[in-house]
Amino acid sequence: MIESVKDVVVRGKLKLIQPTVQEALDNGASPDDILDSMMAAMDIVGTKFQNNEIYVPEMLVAAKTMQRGVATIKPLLAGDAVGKYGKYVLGTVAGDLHDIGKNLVGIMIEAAGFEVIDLGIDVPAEKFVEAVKANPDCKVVGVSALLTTTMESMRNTVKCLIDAGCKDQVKIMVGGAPITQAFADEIGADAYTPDAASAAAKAKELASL
Ligand code: B12
Repeated sequence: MIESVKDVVVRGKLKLIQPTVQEALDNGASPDDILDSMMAAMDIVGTKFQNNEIYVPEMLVAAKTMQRGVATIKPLLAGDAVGKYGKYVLGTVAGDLHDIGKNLVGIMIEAAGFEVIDLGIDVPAEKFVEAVKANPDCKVVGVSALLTTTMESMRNTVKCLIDAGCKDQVKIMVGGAPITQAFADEIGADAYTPDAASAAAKAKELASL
């Protein structure tokens, strides 16, 4: 069952994802198992793209399929009271259009008890600053980047937040496939985590400081 979820995402069968996820759930798969299999599917898609076996349109339709799959299981990812830990400003940096990972971080962060303000994709550094300043009850900001080229945008975003004095109010979390703890330290971020589940745990810790 889980294998069919993975297969449907890899092949970008948009119409099949909802019934396939439902079937997997009916057969006892957990939402976490389903999420894991969809993430594994995106790794396969990435490798196929790298090997020129598929191109951007196929990558896009696989992404849409995963997004619909995530929407199907979202109600099952039960959580704490929304807003208990204040607000969490989240976005993908300027020049970067990847949002599946960011959206998953948003879902987990919301389930952990934050009210998420999602700024979307291709977000200029100044927008992060504006959103933080406009929301005094925001304690953590999450910045996502998926391309090695947009890591520099992330550096700039963190710098702008620091220069604007936002560190007095918020902790800055960074993440995305090319990001490492060493890079996070280098650019002055407060935290890095490799996935959405650990992002939620870390955000709670930071908001409680
Ligand atoms: C889907 C996809 C796309 C889709 C994105 C659609 C969308 N709505 O997101 C489209 C087709 C638009 C796309 C475009 C491109 N892509 Co693309 N894409 C991918 C792919 C296959 C999957 C990404 C994904 O969703 N992964 C699944 C999610 C769940 O994982 P994740 O994003 O890593 O997120 C997790 C963690 O990183 C972390 N996390 C993420 N954000 C944050 C934030 C915080 C604060 C924290 C704490 C944690 C965190 O938690 C998440 C959940 O656990 C990857 C391959 C891969 N294996 O990643 C390539 C990949 C990222 N793309 C790549 C490339 C090259 C491109 C293009 C340049 C292609 C082109 N020639 O046009 C363009 C760039 C467009 C742009 N300006 O952004 C390369 C990047 C190479 C590099 N090192 O820079 C990759 C690695 C493919 C490859 N192997 O070559 N892409």
